[in-house]
Amino acid sequence: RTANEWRQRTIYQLLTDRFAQPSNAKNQTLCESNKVEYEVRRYCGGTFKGIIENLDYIKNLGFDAIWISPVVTQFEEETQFGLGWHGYWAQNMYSINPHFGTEQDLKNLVEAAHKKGIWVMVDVVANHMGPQRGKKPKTEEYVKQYTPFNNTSNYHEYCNIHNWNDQNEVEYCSIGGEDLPLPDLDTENPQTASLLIDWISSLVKTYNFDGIRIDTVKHVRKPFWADFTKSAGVFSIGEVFDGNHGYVSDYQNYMDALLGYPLYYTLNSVYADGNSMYGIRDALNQNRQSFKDTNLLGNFLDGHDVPRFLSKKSDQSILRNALAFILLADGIPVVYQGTEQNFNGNPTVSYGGNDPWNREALWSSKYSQSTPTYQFISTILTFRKLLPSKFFSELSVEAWVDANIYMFFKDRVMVVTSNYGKDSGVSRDIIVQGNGRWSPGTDMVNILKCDEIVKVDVNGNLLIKLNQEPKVLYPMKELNGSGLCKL
Ligand code: ABC
Ligand code: CA
Repeated sequence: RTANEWRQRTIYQLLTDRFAQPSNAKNQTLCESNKVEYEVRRYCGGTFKGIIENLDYIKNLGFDAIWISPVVTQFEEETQFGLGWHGYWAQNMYSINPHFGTEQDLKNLVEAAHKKGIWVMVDVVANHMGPQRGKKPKTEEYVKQYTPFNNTSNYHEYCNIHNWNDQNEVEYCSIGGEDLPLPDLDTENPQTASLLIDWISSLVKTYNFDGIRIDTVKHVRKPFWADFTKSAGVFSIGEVFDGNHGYVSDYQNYMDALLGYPLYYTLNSVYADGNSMYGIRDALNQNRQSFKDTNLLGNFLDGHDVPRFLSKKSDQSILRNALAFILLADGIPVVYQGTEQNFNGNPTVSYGGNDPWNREALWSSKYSQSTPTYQFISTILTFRKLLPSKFFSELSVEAWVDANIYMFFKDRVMVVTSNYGKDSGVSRDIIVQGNGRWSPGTDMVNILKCDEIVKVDVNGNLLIKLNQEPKVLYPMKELNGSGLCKL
């Protein structure tokens, strides 16, 4: 699948070990409490079969793509940070992690997802292999543990990244820290590079993946990525963990898209921390000035490497405002598993809300489809599917901004968000200029609260009665036959 085909999609991020156990699993409650560190750093029992059995949970939530955590075989030996249940610590790139199932199970997952109209994006790592407890890269003894990178020449000389502002160091040295460094692959060695390039092509073809999420992009020199993504032959979205728009955007010359880290920082600042909404105006301007195509960026509020949104701000009404923004703004929304169940990553422990506590097993939720957040996401994503394809290539237009409110138009949609929160009791009347977008007399319905209708006035403007909840307004007539709001 190409970048253009992915433009309209929405992505649900899941960790295979934590999404669902298969129905015949022996230890159905494992990891459910999310309270014991040695437990959350080990396998919890989620599998590919578990995902297959719960695809309707994702489909009903409204997503038409999933991003699954890395699938290759990991070391079985315990480290001080537990096991490689998350998948980022490869031992053998050419076999499938047996904890998750067989090769056939993975093929079945992709096929079952496709039958339900869900595309599958696989997370892939080309920067490093898995760490070995108490050992440092790279002796012959050390490297012979890996497939296919079993030669010392496949790795950089061992060093740790100390100066994160030194790009050479960031690319050449190991991440993971002094205690458990991840052996860094030498992608300058043409033989190592070509092994990786062959590997990605074979992985994508063997399992029929629709896209790849690329790990640790800033830790590998750029030209390598051009060859790697070309060889993958499907949509690629990279992780450059950095808040700087200019720094991240250059990578869009080497792959289709990037996760929207710069915007992530702004969205947390304005919605979770309550800072001025003018931050969104600035971030969008910077995004547009620096990125080649902002409609392909993966917009997210949190994920498995950063604190859960609700761990920073426990107000679900504010979460819904932030979700309304990412689900309809320019770009591809990426929602992390458990958001729909109001997971907060156990915020009371040390590092609470963040890795490893933000990786809760989803089964404690019983896969309820009736939580307000589940319903909220599902309504917006059902609506999103009705929108014409031009919605996904146009840019949004600011409709109103002040310290607490951000509203935008995109095509025929108007989105109203604020960071006041449920306890603020705020209500404000704001007249928003329609600028000829809708003709006077048009009835605009809030699809999130179907009995709320705003009539466009004689001057083409709208009176917005703002409370703490977000609004998504759309010409009511155009919803006829859609089933939304019983129309
Ligand atoms: C384990 C333990 C942790 C422990 C750590 C040392 O080891 O679980 O508790 O603290 C995987 C596992 C992790 C595991 C790591 C290391 O491996 O999931 O649980 O941590 O063994 C990707 C993946 C991530 C994965 C890896 C490794 C990479 O999404 O899940 O981790 O395959 C860096 C990398 C980034 C990486 C991330 C975890 O670390 O660049 O690719 N994610 C700064 C740096 C960033 C750095 C970030 C976090 O800190 O610039 O490069 O990310 O450490 C902004 C700045 C940013 C700055 C932030 C903090 O502030 O603009 O640049 O980011 O303002
Ligand atoms: Ca590297």
